[in-house]
Amino acid sequence: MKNSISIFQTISTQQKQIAVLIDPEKSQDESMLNELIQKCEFAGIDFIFIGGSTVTRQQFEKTASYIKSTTKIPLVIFPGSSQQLSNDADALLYLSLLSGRNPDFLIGHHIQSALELNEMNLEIIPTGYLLIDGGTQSSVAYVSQTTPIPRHNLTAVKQIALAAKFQGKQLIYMDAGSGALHCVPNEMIQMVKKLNLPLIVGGGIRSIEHLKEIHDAGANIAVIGNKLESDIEFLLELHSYKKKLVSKIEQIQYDHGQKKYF
Ligand code: 1GP
Repeated sequence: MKNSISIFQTISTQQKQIAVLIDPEKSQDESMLNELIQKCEFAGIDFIFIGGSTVTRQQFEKTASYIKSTTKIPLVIFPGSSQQLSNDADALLYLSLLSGRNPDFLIGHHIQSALELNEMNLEIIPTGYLLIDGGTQSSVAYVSQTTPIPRHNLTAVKQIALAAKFQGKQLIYMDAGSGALHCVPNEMIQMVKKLNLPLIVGGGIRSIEHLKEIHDAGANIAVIGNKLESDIEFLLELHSYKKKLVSKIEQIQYDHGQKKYF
């Protein structure tokens, strides 16, 4: 583990955090990547997630190394396969795609990467990964050949999230898929939150309204990818949103006579 405070601890103890997802396959231009990272820093983005559906090992490592040399924002691997590893990252979301029944994504990639991971210096965070129908076919569904959970099937989500918890998963990641038409429904987020599991939610977040709903429903981290690929200036809106959040937290702590956190 590289940091004294673990990434998992930060994820699980803080609310309303934001991660920006960088897909190395779509971010090969270093000046564009640099601009994105600078703007992430300005916006107060909490994490950079790196991953993609079809990225090669070489592309992955190159981008991870560039990001690490450019910023102190913690870098977390959100892997699409066992090939997406880099010692430049701080942590790895060790995903099991529990909404599907494809053994490769339940345990196969994990076995393939285990010996290598054992030699690496990454914080490994066992994560139950649930794909929720976002109204369009996502690359994850296509690549994993699995079907997402229907949007209104709260029972299925509850069953899977509980099974994940009993298996020792530390986190749940609910994903409507990159470029989803609809974000993960609020009721699903609220329900999983009640199971006392830290929660990452992504897919289809394209506005501050979406982000606010997901945060207010209980997500510890909201993940934004696609929107920034077409509109990098959205980070300015994220900056204002974060600023308001910080002053709200300061106000609450002041009201309770506590020392300020920020
Ligand atoms: C997808 O959760 C991420 O796995 C982010 O989705 O690209 O739609 O923001 P978007």
